[in-house]
Amino acid sequence: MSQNLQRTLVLLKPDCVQRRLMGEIISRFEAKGLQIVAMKMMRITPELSQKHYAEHVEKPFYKGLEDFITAAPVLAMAIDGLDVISVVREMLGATNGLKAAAGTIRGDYSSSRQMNLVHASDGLEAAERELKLYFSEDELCDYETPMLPFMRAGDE
Ligand code: FUP
Repeated sequence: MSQNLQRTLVLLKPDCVQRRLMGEIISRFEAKGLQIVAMKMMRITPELSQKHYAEHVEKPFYKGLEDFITAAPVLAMAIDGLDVISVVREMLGATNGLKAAAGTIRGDYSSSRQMNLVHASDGLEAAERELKLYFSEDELCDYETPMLPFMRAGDE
Protein backbone atom coordinates (compact mmCIF):
# COMPACT_ATOMS: atom_id res chain seq x y z
CA MET A 1 0.00 0.00 0.00
CA SER A 2 1.33 3.44 -0.90
CA GLN A 3 2.30 5.68 1.97
CA ASN A 4 0.28 8.52 0.46
CA LEU A 5 -2.95 6.59 0.52
CA GLN A 6 -5.34 8.71 2.56
CA ARG A 7 -9.03 8.86 3.44
CA THR A 8 -11.08 12.05 3.57
CA LEU A 9 -14.57 13.07 4.66
CA VAL A 10 -16.70 14.70 1.99
CA LEU A 11 -20.17 16.13 2.55
CA LEU A 12 -22.54 17.03 -0.25
CA LYS A 13 -24.30 19.85 1.56
CA PRO A 14 -28.05 20.64 1.59
CA ASP A 15 -27.74 22.97 -1.43
CA CYS A 16 -26.12 20.18 -3.45
CA VAL A 17 -28.85 17.68 -2.55
CA GLN A 18 -31.66 20.19 -3.13
CA ARG A 19 -30.25 21.31 -6.48
CA ARG A 20 -30.02 17.68 -7.67
CA LEU A 21 -26.29 18.00 -8.21
CA MET A 22 -25.24 14.90 -6.25
CA GLY A 23 -24.73 12.80 -9.35
CA GLU A 24 -22.66 15.49 -11.09
CA ILE A 25 -20.34 15.85 -8.13
CA ILE A 26 -20.00 12.13 -7.41
CA SER A 27 -19.20 11.61 -11.11
CA ARG A 28 -16.25 13.98 -10.84
CA PHE A 29 -14.77 12.06 -7.93
CA GLU A 30 -15.29 8.74 -9.71
CA ALA A 31 -13.87 10.02 -12.99
CA LYS A 32 -10.77 11.19 -11.15
CA GLY A 33 -10.23 7.61 -10.00
CA LEU A 34 -10.93 8.21 -6.33
CA GLN A 35 -12.52 5.38 -4.36
CA ILE A 36 -15.75 5.93 -2.45
CA VAL A 37 -15.69 3.58 0.56
CA ALA A 38 -18.76 4.84 2.43
CA MET A 39 -21.85 6.88 1.60
CA LYS A 40 -24.79 7.85 3.78
CA MET A 41 -27.67 10.30 3.45
CA MET A 42 -28.41 11.88 6.80
CA ARG A 43 -29.65 14.97 8.56
CA ILE A 44 -26.99 16.94 10.47
CA THR A 45 -28.24 17.90 13.95
CA PRO A 46 -27.23 21.17 15.63
CA GLU A 47 -25.06 19.07 18.03
CA LEU A 48 -23.19 17.43 15.14
CA SER A 49 -22.83 20.78 13.38
CA GLN A 50 -21.23 22.26 16.51
CA LYS A 51 -18.75 19.39 16.66
CA HIS A 52 -18.03 19.48 12.95
CA TYR A 53 -17.54 23.25 12.85
CA ALA A 54 -15.97 23.50 16.33
CA GLU A 55 -13.41 26.03 15.08
CA HIS A 56 -16.20 28.31 13.79
CA VAL A 57 -18.77 28.05 16.60
CA GLU A 58 -17.82 31.42 18.09
CA LYS A 59 -17.72 33.25 14.74
CA PRO A 60 -20.48 35.63 13.70
CA PHE A 61 -21.39 33.57 10.65
CA TYR A 62 -21.82 30.34 12.63
CA LYS A 63 -25.57 30.64 13.35
CA GLY A 64 -26.36 31.06 9.66
CA LEU A 65 -24.01 28.19 8.81
CA GLU A 66 -25.72 25.88 11.33
CA ASP A 67 -29.19 26.84 10.08
CA PHE A 68 -28.09 26.04 6.53
CA ILE A 69 -26.28 22.75 7.19
CA THR A 70 -29.16 21.39 9.33
CA ALA A 71 -31.94 22.58 6.99
CA ALA A 72 -32.10 19.48 4.77
CA PRO A 73 -30.27 16.17 4.32
CA VAL A 74 -26.63 15.89 3.32
CA LEU A 75 -24.78 13.03 1.67
CA ALA A 76 -21.71 12.04 3.68
CA MET A 77 -18.93 10.11 1.96
CA ALA A 78 -15.58 8.64 2.89
CA ILE A 79 -13.23 8.72 -0.07
CA ASP A 80 -9.83 7.04 -0.51
CA GLY A 81 -7.00 7.89 -2.85
CA LEU A 82 -3.39 8.96 -3.14
CA ASP A 83 -3.07 12.39 -1.51
CA VAL A 84 -6.86 12.44 -1.57
CA ILE A 85 -7.18 15.18 1.07
CA SER A 86 -5.44 17.82 -1.03
CA VAL A 87 -6.69 16.38 -4.34
CA VAL A 88 -10.34 16.79 -3.27
CA ARG A 89 -9.70 20.26 -1.81
CA GLU A 90 -8.23 21.30 -5.17
CA MET A 91 -11.22 19.84 -6.97
CA LEU A 92 -13.56 21.90 -4.74
CA GLY A 93 -11.81 25.23 -5.31
CA ALA A 94 -11.84 28.29 -3.06
CA THR A 95 -14.43 28.45 -0.24
CA ASN A 96 -16.40 31.26 -1.89
CA GLY A 97 -18.06 30.07 -5.09
CA LEU A 98 -17.77 33.58 -6.54
CA LYS A 99 -13.97 33.40 -6.20
CA ALA A 100 -13.42 29.72 -6.99
CA ALA A 101 -11.63 29.05 -10.28
CA ALA A 102 -13.63 27.87 -13.26
CA GLY A 103 -13.18 24.14 -13.64
CA THR A 104 -13.45 23.53 -9.92
CA ILE A 105 -16.70 22.22 -8.44
CA ARG A 106 -17.50 25.45 -6.61
CA GLY A 107 -16.25 27.55 -9.52
CA ASP A 108 -18.55 25.73 -11.91
CA TYR A 109 -21.69 25.35 -9.77
CA SER A 110 -21.71 27.79 -6.82
CA SER A 111 -22.20 31.55 -6.60
CA SER A 112 -22.11 31.73 -2.81
CA ARG A 113 -19.75 31.69 0.15
CA GLN A 114 -22.12 29.77 2.42
CA MET A 115 -23.82 27.60 -0.17
CA ASN A 116 -20.69 26.16 -1.66
CA LEU A 117 -22.09 22.67 -2.24
CA VAL A 118 -19.36 20.46 -0.82
CA HIS A 119 -17.28 20.12 2.33
CA ALA A 120 -13.99 18.22 2.42
CA SER A 121 -11.51 17.75 5.26
CA ASP A 122 -8.63 20.23 5.05
CA GLY A 123 -5.83 18.09 6.52
CA LEU A 124 -4.88 14.73 7.99
CA GLU A 125 -5.96 15.60 11.52
CA ALA A 126 -9.27 17.05 10.37
CA ALA A 127 -9.94 14.00 8.19
CA GLU A 128 -9.40 11.60 11.09
CA ARG A 129 -11.58 13.65 13.40
CA GLU A 130 -14.37 14.24 10.89
CA LEU A 131 -14.51 10.65 9.59
CA LYS A 132 -15.19 9.51 13.17
CA LEU A 133 -18.01 12.05 13.51
CA TYR A 134 -19.85 10.64 10.49
CA PHE A 135 -18.94 6.96 10.15
CA SER A 136 -18.43 3.99 12.42
CA GLU A 137 -15.71 1.48 11.48
CA ASP A 138 -18.25 -1.05 10.24
CA GLU A 139 -19.70 1.44 7.75
CA LEU A 140 -16.38 1.77 5.91
CA CYS A 141 -16.20 -0.69 3.01
CA ASP A 142 -12.64 -1.39 1.98
CA TYR A 143 -12.38 -3.12 -1.39
CA GLU A 144 -9.92 -3.62 -4.22
CA THR A 145 -10.52 -2.67 -7.80
CA PRO A 146 -9.07 -4.74 -10.65
CA MET A 147 -8.64 -1.52 -12.67
CA LEU A 148 -5.90 -0.28 -10.35
CA PRO A 149 -2.98 -1.30 -12.64
CA PHE A 150 -4.48 1.03 -15.28
CA MET A 151 -5.00 3.93 -12.89
CA ARG A 152 -1.49 4.37 -11.52
CA ALA A 153 1.94 2.78 -11.61
CA GLY A 154 2.80 0.18 -8.98
CA ASP A 155 5.38 2.43 -7.31
CA GLU A 156 3.10 5.48 -7.04
P1 FUP B 1 -13.80 25.36 3.77
O1 FUP B 1 -12.62 24.76 4.47
O2 FUP B 1 -13.53 25.70 2.34
O3 FUP B 1 -15.06 24.54 3.92
O4 FUP B 1 -14.11 26.75 4.49
P2 FUP B 1 -14.04 27.23 6.00
O5 FUP B 1 -13.58 26.13 6.92
O6 FUP B 1 -13.28 28.51 6.01
O7 FUP B 1 -15.56 27.57 6.32
C1 FUP B 1 -16.47 26.57 6.67
C2 FUP B 1 -17.81 26.92 6.09
O8 FUP B 1 -18.28 28.13 6.65
C3 FUP B 1 -17.74 27.13 4.58
F1 FUP B 1 -18.24 26.07 3.93
C4 FUP B 1 -18.55 28.33 4.32
C5 FUP B 1 -18.94 28.89 5.66
N1 FUP B 1 -18.56 30.30 5.82
C6 FUP B 1 -19.58 31.23 5.85
O9 FUP B 1 -20.74 30.89 5.72
N2 FUP B 1 -19.23 32.56 6.03
C7 FUP B 1 -17.93 32.96 6.18
O10 FUP B 1 -17.69 34.16 6.36
C8 FUP B 1 -16.91 31.98 6.14
C9 FUP B 1 -17.26 30.67 5.96
